[in-house]
Amino acid sequence: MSSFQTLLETSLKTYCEERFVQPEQLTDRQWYQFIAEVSQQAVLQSFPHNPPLVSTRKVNYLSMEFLIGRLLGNNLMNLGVYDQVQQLLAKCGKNLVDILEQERDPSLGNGGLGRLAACYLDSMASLSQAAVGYGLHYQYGLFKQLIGYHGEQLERGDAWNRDFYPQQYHRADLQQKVGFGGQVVHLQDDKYQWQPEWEIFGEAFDLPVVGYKGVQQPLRLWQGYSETDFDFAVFNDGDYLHAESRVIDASKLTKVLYPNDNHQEGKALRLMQQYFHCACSIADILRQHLAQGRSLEQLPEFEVIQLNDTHPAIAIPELMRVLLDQYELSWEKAWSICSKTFAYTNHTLLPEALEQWDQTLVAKLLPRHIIIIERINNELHHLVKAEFNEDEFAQAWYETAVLMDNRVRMANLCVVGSFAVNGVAQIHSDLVVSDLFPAYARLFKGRFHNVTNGVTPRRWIRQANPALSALLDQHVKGDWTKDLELLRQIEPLAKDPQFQRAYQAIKQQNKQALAQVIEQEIGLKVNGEAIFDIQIKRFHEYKRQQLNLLNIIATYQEIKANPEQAVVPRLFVFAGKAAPGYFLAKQIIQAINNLAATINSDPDMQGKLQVAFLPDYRVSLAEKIIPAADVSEQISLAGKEASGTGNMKLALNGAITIGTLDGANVEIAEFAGEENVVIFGHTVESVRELRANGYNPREYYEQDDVLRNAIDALTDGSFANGDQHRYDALVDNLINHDPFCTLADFASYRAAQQEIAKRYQNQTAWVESAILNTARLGAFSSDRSIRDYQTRIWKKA
Ligand code: GPV
Repeated sequence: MSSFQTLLETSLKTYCEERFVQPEQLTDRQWYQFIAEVSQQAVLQSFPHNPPLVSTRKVNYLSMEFLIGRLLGNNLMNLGVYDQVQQLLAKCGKNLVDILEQERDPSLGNGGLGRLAACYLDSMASLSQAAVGYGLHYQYGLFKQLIGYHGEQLERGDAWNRDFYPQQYHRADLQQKVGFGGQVVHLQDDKYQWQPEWEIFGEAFDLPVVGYKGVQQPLRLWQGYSETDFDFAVFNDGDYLHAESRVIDASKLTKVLYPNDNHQEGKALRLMQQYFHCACSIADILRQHLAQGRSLEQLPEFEVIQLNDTHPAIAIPELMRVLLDQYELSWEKAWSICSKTFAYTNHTLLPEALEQWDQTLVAKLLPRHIIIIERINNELHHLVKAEFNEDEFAQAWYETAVLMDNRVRMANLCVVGSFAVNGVAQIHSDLVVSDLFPAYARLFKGRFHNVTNGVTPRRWIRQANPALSALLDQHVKGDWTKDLELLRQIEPLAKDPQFQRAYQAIKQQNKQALAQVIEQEIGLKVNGEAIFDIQIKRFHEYKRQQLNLLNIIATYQEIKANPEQAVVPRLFVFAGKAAPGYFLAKQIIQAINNLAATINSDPDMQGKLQVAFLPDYRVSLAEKIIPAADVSEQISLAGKEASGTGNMKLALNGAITIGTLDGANVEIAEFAGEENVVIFGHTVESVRELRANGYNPREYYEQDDVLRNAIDALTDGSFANGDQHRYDALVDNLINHDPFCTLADFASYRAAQQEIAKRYQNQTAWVESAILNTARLGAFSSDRSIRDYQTRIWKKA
């Protein structure tokens, strides 16, 4: 008997004895708790730590977000004990899938950026790439989304680990102290001493990340802690209230995840979170490095600090501060270490998401860091002066300066302080160089790279789509979960009628399963024969859910006008959250829900058209939707979506992409073959032209009857219970501003949707395309991304 089997059986005996029950009497909740505890023990016992550093350094992945999703099923699978546990449960009349539903998703992220970090941790552990994930232990994850009576988004707190979350350890031995505010004393020359006004403790919580047949490594999350920092000196001085306010600051620090995606709010508390995250992580990295008997000079030889966007940018001046003030290194020595240690990944070009902090605020909270940043800025000034001639200088400095107009530009700080900068899909990386940082590209040759994003096949195929996985197991020689390129082996089967039938039957079965979820969640009975057309992602104008919305309205109107006309039945599924302060995105959610209510209750739409908005999009819901998708909506305005990762998950699971030439869609189309996707809309170049000629959305509104009728339906009360003004802001924005060229792409999108319907009618050709998507997209495994990071960026210095 395996040691796990023994552990399982003896622990179950004890667990039941303590509770005076038989296993058959355990509730689902108790089963979950029991299995989670046993699996944690098994992880600790059976998985090795500390993989060797052969050709790469150890990766310290700094991210404000890790959207890990449920862990138990994943851990059981990666431990190789999923079937054993399932059998034990079956003997007691239980189903493992139901038990796993008991786990609450840790929603410690907003969207793609946080989920990418989770996929990368999985891949690094699976490839035995030494790594630690550093993040924050938010008490409240991303808000829960409810849909109100009028179709509007409502928000509720998500106290994800309040009652019971067993898969984490409090590491009391790793506590850190972090200072804020106060004074800096200039001692002499380069020597400064920071006297913070107050200090906050950071407590570490470790979540072990279990790789597939690999190693376990920590995701280390810091939480603000507020007991010992109660300022008794101030208390005794009688300044009680002031002392208490500091205590409140400490515990508030990591209370909530900021719910913005691709958008900076600029709140002081967020900057404090960022610094707290970085200060704790840098101290922890140095502690481990020095404990192994290595010198500070050797830091870049053994460690790399990967910055997940600019949110942890302040780690750069923080490492400088520690090297200068604590270890008393010279500026040159400290900078030489620092600038070989950091690497920066850019995840957006959107101006509203490029972080800039008010310089006065930074100076107040982090007075030592601002001095360091000023010095970095001055040194940069010399470099730019040397590289650019007099005519070029003003423009080059305007682009590259870290400090400009009382702002600290965090992306610039990252580029200057890192040895490597990368974008997340080829087109995006090209735009980073050509549009965002041309002057830097000239100044720092060889610094800019591309690493196209990827997704972990363990969660997004093996776990989410067990039926497809079983089919792949049958037909693929070798372990495709560890080497996704092996899926190429099924390419020749794409035309094989028997394989097509099996593949199609699985899709149908997954659609039935999603139909059940939809009925449970929103009480809508859906037509399982319809095209399942899916748009699941954060709500954002640039992602253009409003384009999808307008096409649905136009389709509805067309069916109304031609009741006799045959229609290829379609179910549009949406899921996603909007930032609570993002008014237009919330309007779009409400419009979709109102439209859904009208369409789903209209007898004329029977068997033709349905719309489902599934509330509270999260990782566990994505796992249920993705395997059931026929069509994947990737319709952002070209140039705006850095990469996308949902596009990869959906395509690998056999959905046909309807998309623009944006982000990783470009590469998906190349790999799948242009005939196996449907591309529409303006390109980066044609958007440039459109704008150069003075884009006027109103012209499209006036000239296109179908478009005008669709938009007008938003102001005639049809989808708002007679309220003609509910969507005024949305409609005004579309007709008069349309910053993401929705109207300019409408006709082309509508034609693409008609093309989808046409193709779907030829099921043989459709299934062939779907199979080819699965077979040819192995490159979008996050294992490939991690290997790219290893060879392009993390190789030993
Ligand atoms: I910056 N992304 C995100 O989810 N939140 C952010 O704040 C920022 C970027 C996303 C991009 O929008 C996606 O295109 C990309 O696939 C993802 O990051 C991972 O790179």
